[in-house]
Amino acid sequence: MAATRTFSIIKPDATRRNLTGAVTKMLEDAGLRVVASKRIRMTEDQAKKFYEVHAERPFYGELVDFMTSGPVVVQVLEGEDAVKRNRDVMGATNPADAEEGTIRKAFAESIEANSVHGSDSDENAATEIAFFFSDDEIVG
Ligand code: IDP
Repeated sequence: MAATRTFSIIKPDATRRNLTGAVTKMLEDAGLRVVASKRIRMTEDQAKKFYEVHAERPFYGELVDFMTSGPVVVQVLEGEDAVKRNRDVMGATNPADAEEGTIRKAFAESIEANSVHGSDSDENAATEIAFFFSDDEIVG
């Protein structure tokens, strides 16, 4: 099967605890290759737009505050079946439900501060990659 791409964010709770390398190592050990990466401070506008699908949820405002509370590392990951591979190594949204060996089991602080984002479909991956990266920033 050909390699595909997905979009990942190492969230502020993880950068605050200096876990960028540890999280990236788990992604790489899961068979994913980092083909683009940058550390940014997400603006409120970016966070609102990125999580627009959750705009009606009660946690939306807090989620936007959390995602803009510190640096994040946005990444493009490449590998066989990249979206699923990444979702598998991320673990469940709520760390209380995450399986052993997953990033969220190892590092997440709460259902909100859960260390990583990963696209949930190929279509969303393409949209999310284009939201943060230009083509020339991605080096496969
Ligand atoms: P996912 O990140 O596992 O795909 P989503 O349901 O798409 O989960 O939620 C997006 C993000 O919103 C989560 O990763 C988490 O940071 C936050 N979130 C989800 N549910 C809750 C909640 O019930 N309370 C607070 N934050 C939440």
